Amino acid sequence: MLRNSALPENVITAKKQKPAFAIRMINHWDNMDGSIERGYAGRSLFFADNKISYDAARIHRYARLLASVGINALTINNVNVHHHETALIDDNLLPEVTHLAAIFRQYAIQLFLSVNFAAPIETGDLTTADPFDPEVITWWEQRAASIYQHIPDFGGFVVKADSEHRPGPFTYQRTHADGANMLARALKKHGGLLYWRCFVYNCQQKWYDRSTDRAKAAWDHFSALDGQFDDNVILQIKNGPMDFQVREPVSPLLGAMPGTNKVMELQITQEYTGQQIDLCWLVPQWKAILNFDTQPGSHDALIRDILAGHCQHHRMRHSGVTAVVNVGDHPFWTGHPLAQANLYGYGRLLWDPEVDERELAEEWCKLTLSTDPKTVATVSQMLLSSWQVYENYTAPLGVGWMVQPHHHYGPSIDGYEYDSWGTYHYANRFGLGVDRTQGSGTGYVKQYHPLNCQMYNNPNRCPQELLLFFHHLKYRHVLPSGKTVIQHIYDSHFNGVNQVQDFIQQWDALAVDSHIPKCLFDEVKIRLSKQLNNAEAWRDQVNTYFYRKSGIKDSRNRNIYP
Ligand code: GCW
Repeated sequence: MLRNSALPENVITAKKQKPAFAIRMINHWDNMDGSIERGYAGRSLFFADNKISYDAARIHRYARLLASVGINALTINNVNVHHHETALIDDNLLPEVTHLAAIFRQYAIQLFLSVNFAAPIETGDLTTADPFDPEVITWWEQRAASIYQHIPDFGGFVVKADSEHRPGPFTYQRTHADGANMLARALKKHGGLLYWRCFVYNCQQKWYDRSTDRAKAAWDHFSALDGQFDDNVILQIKNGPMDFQVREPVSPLLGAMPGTNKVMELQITQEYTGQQIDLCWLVPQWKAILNFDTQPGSHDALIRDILAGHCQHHRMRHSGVTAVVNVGDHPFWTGHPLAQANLYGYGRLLWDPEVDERELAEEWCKLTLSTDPKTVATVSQMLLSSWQVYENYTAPLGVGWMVQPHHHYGPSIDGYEYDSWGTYHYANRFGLGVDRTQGSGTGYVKQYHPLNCQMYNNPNRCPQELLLFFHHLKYRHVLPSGKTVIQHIYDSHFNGVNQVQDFIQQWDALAVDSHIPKCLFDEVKIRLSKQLNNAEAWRDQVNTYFYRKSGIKDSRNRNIYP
């Protein structure tokens, strides 16, 4: 064997590496009509006209792209499994699914399907989907056997049950463990896994009902079931207790249920973070989540320790991370060309969560855009600041949800305030925010380790960026930064818009000598100008709204429409 010193300088020596997380998955929310739920990059790569339909060469390129950053599993269809998709596990469609699985296999990526809990009724001829019904059990066993005949290394199922009107075991007075275990047992002898999502909450709540707090729902539904799931069931838990907001605390459920397999679900597609029109590089958000300490003082209970299987307290056979992907058939894969850095960064972080975010941003720029030092410095700095910038001009201090209903792009301060989804900011003429404290509030804080609970419960110790997630505060409350809440709202919104203007200038300054292809340059430029419109709309509506509510003027007398 050659010693390193004997190698010519231009040979890169192989380095032995081991990925941090065993499960490194992505979830497509693709529908068979070709649309993508929360997709911002064109149509599905896999489906069109309610058929499986794809460009095999492009799927090869896609699989190679995913494998290059270590992704090892994917689902191809939406967790909302509608009529046509329910039939993906039927014998007539399985041969086509098999072809897709065969492509991904060449890149060591295992294929999974999202399934409909009510499939025995909807595509079978049963009258029930009760997980205790012998006919239902046999139905799923036969489906599993048939799938594995076609695809011997099939990964398994992902299930969204009893969530946002999807069917599930509650219809039959069964628990989530009953429902998940029944499906898991059908897969077990073939080596399959069953991912069961914990995004379960009451989406028909009354806006004036202060006793129901959506943030508490996942814990309330699942924590007591620890130890009751079979060993090939994996609970799929969103990173936060609400829904992929620009800022949320880490879901307390990820630090709980020590006897249950768990994956964390992130959102690469930018549903609430600018929809790939606005630049928002999410790696800094994901790093903060992975570094959250669920048990201060124990030294092995960061989220990344738990999901990597290093925490002594958690006994899991399977763990890792999954995420809703941001890719479609758009020529740049992700719509916004710089949004590719989110998919790239996701894969790299799953391989090595300790990787420095600046190095990661620079690495992506060099590999994808240009090695020109000015371009690398400019673009990586834009990426690195973009999450904070997006947060600055949207919903303040962790309160979330001031988005346009349904499509979730752009401001609508009261858009969800009187709705049934459990998504409120409770602004009045004195203050805003959700009191989730122990005592006066909903008590959500109690779901955390006592030391984290004490931190969040105390407005003087709660991290500033989450203050309105945990507390209802007066507009004149003074923040750790020394500003009042209202002044923070005004300042951050004015800053956010200025920062987007800076992005535009920085990007324009690259035009001459960056070697960035013109079509890519122009695409980013167009999106940055749309981002500026969006940021201005947020600034003006948020500032006016809170000026009208509070009657308190901006201390710097900038333009706020009365
Ligand atoms: O809040 C929601 C999204 C839905 C999505 C759901 C989920 C797939 O707006 O589009 O449905 O989260 O995660 O199941």
